[in-house]
Amino acid sequence: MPKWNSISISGYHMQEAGADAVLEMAFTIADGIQYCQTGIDAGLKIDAFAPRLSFFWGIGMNFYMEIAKMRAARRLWATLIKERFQPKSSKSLMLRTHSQTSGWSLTEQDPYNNIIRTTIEAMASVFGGTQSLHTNSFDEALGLPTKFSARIARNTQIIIQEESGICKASTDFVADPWGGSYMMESLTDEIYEKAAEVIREIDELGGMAKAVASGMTKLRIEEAAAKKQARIDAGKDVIVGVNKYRLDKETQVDVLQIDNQKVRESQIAKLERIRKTRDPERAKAALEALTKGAAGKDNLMDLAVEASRARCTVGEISDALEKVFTRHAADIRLVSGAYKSEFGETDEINQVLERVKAFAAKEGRQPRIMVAKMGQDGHDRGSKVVATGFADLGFDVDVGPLFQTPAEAAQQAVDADVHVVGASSLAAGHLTLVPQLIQELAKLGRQDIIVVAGGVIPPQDYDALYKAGVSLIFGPGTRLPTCANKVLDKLEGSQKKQSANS
Ligand code: B12
Repeated sequence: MPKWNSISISGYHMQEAGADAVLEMAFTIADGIQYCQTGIDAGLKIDAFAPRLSFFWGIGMNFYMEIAKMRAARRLWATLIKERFQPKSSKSLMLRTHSQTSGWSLTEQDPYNNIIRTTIEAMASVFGGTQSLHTNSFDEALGLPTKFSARIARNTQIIIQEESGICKASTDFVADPWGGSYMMESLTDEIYEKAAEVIREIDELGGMAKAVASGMTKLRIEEAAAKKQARIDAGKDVIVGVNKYRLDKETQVDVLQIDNQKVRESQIAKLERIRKTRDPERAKAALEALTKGAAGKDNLMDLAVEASRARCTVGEISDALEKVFTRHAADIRLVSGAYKSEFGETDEINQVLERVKAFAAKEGRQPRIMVAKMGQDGHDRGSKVVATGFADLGFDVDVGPLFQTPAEAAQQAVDADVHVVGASSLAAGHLTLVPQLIQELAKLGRQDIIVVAGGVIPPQDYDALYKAGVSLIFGPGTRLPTCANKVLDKLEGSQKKQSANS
């Protein structure tokens, strides 16, 4: 297929999950090398596919570093492709990329600041030579964008492109405006060397697929995320409006309201309509061919295209492949000590540890919290950071797997006999899933388990959740020691109630 970008080799999701620039760059390049090796093992020639590979960077607030990352990545990719696959076409050496400004860097607090952040990040992407760009909306940490916030995000790009002159030097387009700057060249060399070192480590593990399977990549990213959270919570890394220059009173901005139930019903109706109107024999044959193809060496893209033409759904296509490939389930492992050591020894941390100790002395065991992820929500950065942080603050922590149902989460909480279940919800399922969790706990006779919620929950929804029985809600920008103290207040309150009743 001409001009088709076969794979978007993405670092964006790794940066957003917590990776710093070196990790994002190294893991992404290592992914790309693994894709090339897989293509070659399948009998393709490097020049037949490498020119159409494309990349995807996350661009955060570390301005010079992001530009250096993009410059170093181009050099590292070209060097490794040349060394390992000896292409004949120079196009195989090109690293073409899309970039997206960081959603993670955008805050719920004082959200108009996010317009400024996105502008700075967009400028870094352009200086770094991105081929295409996505700019995020200022209401990123509140919900999906409104028409207004999306317009501002789009205009940020147009102003850079058409008003500022950033993309042009006099009348000519400029490819690498920072080239030759001593600072930028040395930063580029530095990040190049560090990423090359990480790639050597991955090579020793047998390549990126093996490194991912070993859990090494995920754990490194989670460690970086926990450290970043600690630096923000300790005030070492400034986030304006969150840990410095915080407003006494936040102004509420309009948040796009979506009726989950309606969306669900219309999606189900659409699926039913498709299933009724398609040729069932053709759909069945296409899915069977996919499963057979997965077990053999057939071209799965061809088969998936035929399945789509036969009106099979993405779910059915994935299920057909899953029969052979099975489903990847990430190991749940927690980084230990990263949060506390990065935060540093402070009175605040020691006081939380003391309170935990006092609770344990009364209760006979540590306060135990389960962090749950329910529904179609793969955002686990927050839940992992909270789990790691709470463990470092002395809590016993259980972490549920991704995509649990409320009934499964309730059962795990009861089996582990936790004091608190914390539902981390970022994909707008909170109004449905969290009340269901409370009902499931009640069905198991464990109304005493305290339910708290965290994540992207628009302030407009807080009341409904409190009414459903949620004890505490923690939105984006929550400091973990503050959060632990509030959970301890609730726990001590229920300890007191219990001893008064007995
Ligand atoms: C990072 C991120 C991603 C990463 C996730 C990486 C990962 N492994 O987690 C990637 C890039 C993969 C991603 C993908 C998607 N994302 Co996203 N993502 C975000 C983003 C930018 C930041 C979330 C985050 O990690 N913040 C940092 C952590 C530390 O903060 P936190 O989770 O809020 O947790 C803090 C508090 O809330 C609280 N807390 C949270 N949980 C808990 C639990 C307990 C027990 C306690 C006590 C406290 C607590 O304490 C934490 C510490 O302060 C948000 C927007 C935003 N700025 O919040 C969008 C956002 C959540 N994503 C969104 C969307 C739409 C998607 C995609 C569907 C995009 C797409 N079309 O592909 C996919 C879906 C992925 C999936 N399978 O679910 C939407 C959700 C819309 C909504 N709620 O209405 C958001 C809000 C962006 C937006 N405005 O459009 N995303």
